[in-house]
Amino acid sequence: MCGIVGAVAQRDVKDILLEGLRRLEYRGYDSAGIAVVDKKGELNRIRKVGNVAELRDACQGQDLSGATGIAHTRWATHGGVTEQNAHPHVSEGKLVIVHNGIIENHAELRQLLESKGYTFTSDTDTEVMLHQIHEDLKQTGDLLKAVQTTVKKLHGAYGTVVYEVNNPERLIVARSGSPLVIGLGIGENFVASDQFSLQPVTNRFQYLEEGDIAELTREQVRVFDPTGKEVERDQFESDISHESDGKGEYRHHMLKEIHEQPTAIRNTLQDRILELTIVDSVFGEDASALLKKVEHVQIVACGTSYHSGLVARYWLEQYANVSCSVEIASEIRYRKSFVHKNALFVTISQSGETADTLAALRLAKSQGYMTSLAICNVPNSSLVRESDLCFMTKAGAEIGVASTKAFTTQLVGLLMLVAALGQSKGIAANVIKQITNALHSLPSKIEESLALSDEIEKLAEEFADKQHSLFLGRGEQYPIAMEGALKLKEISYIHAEAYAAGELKHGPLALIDADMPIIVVAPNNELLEKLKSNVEEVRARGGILYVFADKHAQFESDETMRVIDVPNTDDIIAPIVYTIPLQLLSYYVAIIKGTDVDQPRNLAKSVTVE
Ligand code: HGA
Repeated sequence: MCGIVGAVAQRDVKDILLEGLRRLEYRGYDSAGIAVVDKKGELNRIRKVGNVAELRDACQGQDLSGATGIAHTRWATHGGVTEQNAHPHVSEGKLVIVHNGIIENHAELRQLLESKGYTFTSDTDTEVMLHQIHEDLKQTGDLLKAVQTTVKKLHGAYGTVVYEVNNPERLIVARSGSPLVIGLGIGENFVASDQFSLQPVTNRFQYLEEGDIAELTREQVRVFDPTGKEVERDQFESDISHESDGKGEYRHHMLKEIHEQPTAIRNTLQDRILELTIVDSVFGEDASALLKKVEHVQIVACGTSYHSGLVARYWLEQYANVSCSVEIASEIRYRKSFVHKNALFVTISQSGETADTLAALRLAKSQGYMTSLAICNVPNSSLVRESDLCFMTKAGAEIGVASTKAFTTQLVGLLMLVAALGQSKGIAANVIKQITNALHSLPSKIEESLALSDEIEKLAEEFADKQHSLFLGRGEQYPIAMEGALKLKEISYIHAEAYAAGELKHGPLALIDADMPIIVVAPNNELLEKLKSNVEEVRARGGILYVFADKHAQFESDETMRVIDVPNTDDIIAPIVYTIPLQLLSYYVAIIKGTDVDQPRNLAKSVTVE
């Protein structure tokens, strides 16, 4: 999604801004722009449809010197992908803005502003906010006061940075529903939508809270809460290294991230699981006492994270004997839902900034849930800061838009939650032992699955001309089939649907023909015989099957069925192990189709707008 970088310094900031944008590229965007005020007080702005490299090229040979500037990568929500709609926007040559989010009452404000004589040069909601600030500046005479006045008139979400061309040594930033972090320097200060983009210039950060408005000069940062009271916000030093930044020997970030999974899982397990127990303080200092009281778990997430929640439901009910419901964040937040007694509200998000998930958490806090837990990959993200408990997955930076290692480490975190809840409720020690043993064996099982890479690369050729596909699974493999289908859709643009295999005869069988590949996940578990019957139903109707199966499951390859042997594994971790070949399949199909694997069309990494 959109990215923001801003700087107020004594040195030229152009390269800091462009590098900051480059580091935000993984989030997905369609256009980019930069605006810097030079020593003579002139504003120079360059915007480009396309990527940051194209913006950088366009900046070559242009005078973009200057010590204050803002830059932006845009993922269009209001107004097409055009240079005119790209940020930064400028109001009458005087005010400059970048914005992430959506201003919902833009149409009505636009009308009012037009009646006051403002001319619009874009179709964006952002320009509406800008002119409104300009109008309020005329009334208040001070930019900070103007922004404080304007935000009261806005409905929607914003992370925004604005400055005056004739007073460029002061940036005003505001946050509501879209994250912003301030980077603290010596004699210079920065702001960005993601701390990763500022890591080359500082490791000291301060997150703004919801409704905060801040004033940044070279020398100081002042933060004001929504009532206008000056407040202190915690500062922290980041220990995230730059190491995960490149692709290394791999052709794509996604492939690198698929192969990093054994390490990511080892890191996620390290020092958190003993031979027979889970260190339950990994969920937070008070976790032990809170988990003991939990009688129901409500999981809320979006996309891939939602799939990890669906797997967890099977685990929680089977192994920890705790009831669980799982819901998509954008659904639960807009309906009246039932709050169970002593319920734990679990949110799952790679970035910790997913707008719908964050909104659902905020709603849950007002609904009487006993406590909340975030499962997240980004320390200090909004979700982590706003939850009572948290479990940090240690996947490292995930750059590919299609989630891989974040998903499998989320599953590890959820399985540890199952064990910790089970422990606190006194379930049989042998169940906990089975979970811990399985988790210990997981990294090497994933390494074995990765060895299927060459076989899957060849298999992928058979998908290149396909328009549709069907993924089937049963039990906790059903959400894995859903995740496999999502991955294929995301990066190869082949239409893929997942069904619980038992549902076939209730409709999808009508779709079966030789042009519809059917992908089946088939571990050797108690549902195997049922699954085999479903496979036969497909074969009887001329379907072509690709079965990812345990070798003891006794599937035989023939002209209508390709069997791919997946390493034999404990049932508990089978959903994680079977994820790997499906990730590889999507990746290699996408390669054959020549799509942009790391930044698939229309998608963004951290979905900070609803
Ligand atoms: N609504 C603004 C910003 C969009 C955004 O935040 N995307 O992630 C626009 O369309 O320009």
